Amino acid sequence: MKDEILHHIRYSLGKDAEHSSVYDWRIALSLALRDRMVDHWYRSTRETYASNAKRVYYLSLEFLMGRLVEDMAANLGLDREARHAIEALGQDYEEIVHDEPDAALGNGGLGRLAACFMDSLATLGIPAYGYGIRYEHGLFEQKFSDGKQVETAETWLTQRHAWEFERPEVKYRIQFGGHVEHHEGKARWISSETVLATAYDTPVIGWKGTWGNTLRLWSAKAPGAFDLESFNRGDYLAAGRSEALARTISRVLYPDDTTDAGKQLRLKQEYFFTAASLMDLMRRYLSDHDDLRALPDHVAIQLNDTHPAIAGPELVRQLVDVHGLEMPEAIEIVRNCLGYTNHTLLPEALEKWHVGLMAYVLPRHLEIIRAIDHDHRERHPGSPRIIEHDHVQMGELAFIMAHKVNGVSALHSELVKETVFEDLHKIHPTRIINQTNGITPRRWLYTCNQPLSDLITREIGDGWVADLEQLKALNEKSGDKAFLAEFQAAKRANKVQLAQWIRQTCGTEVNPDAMFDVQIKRIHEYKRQLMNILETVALWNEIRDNPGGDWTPRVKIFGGKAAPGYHVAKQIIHLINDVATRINNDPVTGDLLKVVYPPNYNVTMAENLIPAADLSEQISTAGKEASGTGNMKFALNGALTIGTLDGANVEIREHVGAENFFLFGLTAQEVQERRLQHGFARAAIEASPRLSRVLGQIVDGVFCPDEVTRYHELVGNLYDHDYFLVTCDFDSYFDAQRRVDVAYRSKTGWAAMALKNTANMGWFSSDRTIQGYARDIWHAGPVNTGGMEKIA
Ligand code: NBG
Repeated sequence: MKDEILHHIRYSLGKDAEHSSVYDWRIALSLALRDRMVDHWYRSTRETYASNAKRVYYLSLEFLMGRLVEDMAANLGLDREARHAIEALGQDYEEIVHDEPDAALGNGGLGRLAACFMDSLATLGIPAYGYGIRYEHGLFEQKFSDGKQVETAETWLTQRHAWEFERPEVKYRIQFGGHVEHHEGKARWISSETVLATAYDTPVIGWKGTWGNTLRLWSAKAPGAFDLESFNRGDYLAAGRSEALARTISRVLYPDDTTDAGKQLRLKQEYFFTAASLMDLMRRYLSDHDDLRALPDHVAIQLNDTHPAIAGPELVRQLVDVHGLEMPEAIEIVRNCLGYTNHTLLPEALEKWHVGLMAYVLPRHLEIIRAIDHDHRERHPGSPRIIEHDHVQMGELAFIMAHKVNGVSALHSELVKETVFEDLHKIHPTRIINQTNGITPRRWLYTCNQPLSDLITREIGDGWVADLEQLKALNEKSGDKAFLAEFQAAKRANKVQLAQWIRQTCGTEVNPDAMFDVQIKRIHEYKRQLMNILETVALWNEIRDNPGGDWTPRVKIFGGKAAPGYHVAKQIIHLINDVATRINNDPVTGDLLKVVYPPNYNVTMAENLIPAADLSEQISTAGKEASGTGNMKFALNGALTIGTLDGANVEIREHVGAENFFLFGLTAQEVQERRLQHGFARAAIEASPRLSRVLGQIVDGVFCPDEVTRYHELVGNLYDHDYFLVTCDFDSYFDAQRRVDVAYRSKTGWAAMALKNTANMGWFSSDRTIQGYARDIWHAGPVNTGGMEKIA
């Protein structure tokens, strides 16, 4: 390994060891690791072709990969070797690992789920491609200026991305605009704009290096030759115009995961990567098959949310316009290839495109969508329309074009049947199924939490990394005092490290023996960071009323970004920071209560925070969080959850045991009913002296003496609207927190509960989730075990 790294320093970077920087060492290490992947990767491709196995294609506008060095090394079984080699070369391994920028090609859960799925597909040996966009700028960087969020562009690609292989020969012409001509029953799309999609491949190697798949990301380029004429005339701007225009498409990830923005460009991005991916998989299919009717036997395409929903009409277009099939037959073939995953019930996130826009950008697709709609309503009179109020409803389109539609937790899948797709579900009662989300244990325990991972391996061997249910064996240890002490010591080691990091990043001293209470996720009203900070203020009040009381010291840790245009979320960030300033400087509460909010939450920060957490905040309004996956990461790493009956919380609680979970709040059903009561929020506030006091303080400017009115709008909205029922759940949340305080005071009692969490979270491995998709949706399986047998 050492020689291989030195080889790359010399021949790939053109440096000598004495003059190499941390960056050089990191790239050289990455290239050395990448070399080790290549043979596994080729072999997997060869075996897939040789066995004629079915391939899975995961289409996703987001892949939130984070850093790759440690993950790649671990999966190759080279983590220790890589560290030793780097240390033998006189370099600091940690520093090198930390030099890598996060590949932040996603907003949150949906993108990180795609990354976990890639890891599991490779670990299970299922032939698969992830298809997405190679954004030049990932999710924006967040800073705080006087407590307010400020966004700047993310720049990961200003450095060399060592993991990818550029494939200049893999390119497709993607068309937009123009019009459609019809001749003798044949359609011809005369487009007005073309960009090239070119491929960049990153190998994804599974645990123990047994199988390798590909993450293929598309970059947009101008199709024509460089405009030398304009350039020679001195018109440099004109010369660069078409290149700049084309590049716009793969330039930025939309920092907005709940509302639709930059409509035309967003629609173009979606079509761009979907069309390129479908052309690519069709080329691969036709390279050794000629019967298009057999496509569903060899190809499974999963739509990660509605972003790639244009895949339905696009594949129909290719089959009909390019390959000459009849429309109804083409629709049927495509449906048998497609699956659609719904990740949210929030109406603002269910994409709808104005027909005018669709006609302008994708005129042929609009015709095909009308044909699909017509075909569906002929077969199912009275069925809901895809085009409603002049908008193409991408959820309906995805549903109608998929043979299976899945929700991401048991509760969410039921709500999908009862709400957004109620009518379609009546027509197709077996189409909606559930696949509860999961997380990869490789990244979310093995690599991110070494103290705990080592302890577990010492106790039960390392089989758990690829078979997470083996953690169940730890249940026997929940009465073993010596083991519990070691389990606690692992947590404490992580907390000491985190405390140090918090000192460096936020300048705040925190006591590692205090309870670390963490809420990390996108900032959104439904996730109710607001309720958390209001409870923090209430606790602060109680401690100040009785400073000599028997309090459980806490550190409240927040992390997360708000969409740049989401005003209320940004106000909540500002409030958290204002409250932190006041509380952290209060000598009365001192070490009993601290609030920290390190900026720029990302995958790497999650890997730091989760292993050190005692308490996981999963406090969304019931019925709103489709699943959550952070909730799983915390529980796996031995944090207890305080949460509502929402998303996958419900199933986590069933697995870890109700006695090891702090439940509070209204149920999804009760939420619906409460909203119908006139003045419910005002009534809840008036009934809660504690909450009234907190809101009064905020309105009086206790946390913003420089601008007393700063939060009047935010608080006013709580009284009058409070759509997410912060006020109604507040008291129940406060009481649950006090139960948490009591439980935390018994060190061994807490450790036993925490261990029960770790021991019973095995089911939430994304390996289990992927096996479910493979069995119920894709009908695909690993090559080396004879396909489906292992899965069934
Ligand atoms: C998110 C949900 C989460 C869920 C992830 C992954 C979107 C649109 N949805 O609850 O909010 O865990 O998807 O399924 O990002």
